[in-house]
Amino acid sequence: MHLPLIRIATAAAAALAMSVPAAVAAPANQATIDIDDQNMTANGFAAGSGWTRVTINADRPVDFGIVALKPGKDTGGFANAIGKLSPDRTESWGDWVAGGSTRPGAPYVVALDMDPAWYSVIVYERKKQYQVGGFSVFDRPGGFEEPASTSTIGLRDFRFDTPRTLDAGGTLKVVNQGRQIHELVLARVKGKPAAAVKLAKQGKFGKIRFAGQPSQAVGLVSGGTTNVVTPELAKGRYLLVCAYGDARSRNKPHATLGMAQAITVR
Ligand SMILES: [Cu+2]
Repeated sequence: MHLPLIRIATAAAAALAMSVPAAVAAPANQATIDIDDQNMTANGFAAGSGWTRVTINADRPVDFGIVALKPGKDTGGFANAIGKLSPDRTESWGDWVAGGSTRPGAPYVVALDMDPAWYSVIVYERKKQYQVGGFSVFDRPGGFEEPASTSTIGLRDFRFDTPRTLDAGGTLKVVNQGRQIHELVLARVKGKPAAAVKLAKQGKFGKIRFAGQPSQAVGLVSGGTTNVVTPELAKGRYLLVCAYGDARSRNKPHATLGMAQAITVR
């Protein structure tokens, strides 16, 4: 397999267009990342560290990830290395703090508690991945507060720690409490959710009967990270799933190890 692993990771939703989480309404730094052809422009990060509402725009459909480099890492070296790094191997350089998909007119919005660091924005394409740019967050605390959330979902190795019901239109605090990289896909399903869970646990994502567009509420993120997102979820029965897999899970999609669960949005 030479495709970037994120393509494998999002296999559950890859065949379907994704919906994109909507804005987070909360007091926070406001920052934007505008991705164009092969580059990006970042604005608003100079306000300092702390909770920041980040809006990622692109003039084309883009799958992206954001890596916070560890102190002392060579930023140029990372830019050169990323083309050949799988997501798990990238973690020797830094943590995946955010990830998702954005489309023209439908930006991805996430609130992050940003530590002082240098951040690299990676774009995944069909057969390659590359850095479109980066930005610094300085050690200049803004004192912004964590945005309010209506539910907390924990991502664990290998299960979800989640309430059985979520509020439609609610804001989700998604915490990767595991050691491994995980994602959070919310897929509304037709028929009995138990059937969808069973198929997901068998890795048979293509046989699941989805109702509407699955939402990759949070893309691949490292252990220890928190993302606050507001996916626009219609009421209904959902499959909560992580389809990612890498060498540490013997390349098994995490859904087959237990990361598939039914929940209700009401
Ligand atoms: Cu996972």
